[in-house]
Amino acid sequence: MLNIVLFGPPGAGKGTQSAKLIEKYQLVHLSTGDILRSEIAAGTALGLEAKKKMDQGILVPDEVVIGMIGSKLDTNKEARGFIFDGFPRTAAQAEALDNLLAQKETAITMMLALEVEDQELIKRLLLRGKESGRPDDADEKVIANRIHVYNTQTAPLKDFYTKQNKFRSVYGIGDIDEIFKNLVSKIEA
Ligand code: B4P
Repeated sequence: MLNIVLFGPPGAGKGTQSAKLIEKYQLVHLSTGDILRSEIAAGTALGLEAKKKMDQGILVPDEVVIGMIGSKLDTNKEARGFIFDGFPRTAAQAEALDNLLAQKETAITMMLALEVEDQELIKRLLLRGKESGRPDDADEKVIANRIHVYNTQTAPLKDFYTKQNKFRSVYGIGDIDEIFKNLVSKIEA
């Protein structure tokens, strides 16, 4: 199985590049952000709870997102592989993911990280906020908080995957198709 963690700060292009990787490799896309937003749209108790956190730019509790990923893995038993987009975001989530995959006798193949400077992230997210109305993209203070949460809680996961010799990094500014080519060359190296 090909199991990829697509990694990077908010606005780095994870969702954008996931769509292209899924098409090329026929993988199942698991985006915790998308799953949470669909819970919000459906008005579930989980969605209402998650919305409070997401609107402030802070992380939803580990047990909630780990449970969501566990049940998605169970409902996609025939998958050729997975793209984990926006998950894991904390050390506890990374450890839980390794355990969930080990139970299925598989493992993460690699972490692909998109490297983008803060100024560009802010520019992209404010633009998306204007176009989509996503509340967490509309306010510069919330965006700054998401970048801070990424730097403090999520960026350390680079070490987690480096220790497993699975960390690969790609520069994420420039033409979307060029960035995609660079990701593919890391997968196929
Ligand atoms: P996510 O939905 O994961 O949000 P994101 O990181 O902002 O999105 P993404 O990174 O996919 O956006 P993309 O770069 O593709 O999370 C939202 C919230 O959900 C979190 O703050 C948290 O509260 C919660 N959450 C999610 N997962 C969680 C977890 N595991 N644990 C706890 N909480 C969790 O796109 C950004 C924009 O850039 C787009 O408009 C795109 O068109 C543009 N873009 C992309 N590539 C470009 C390029 N090369 N050039 C120019 N623009 C580009």
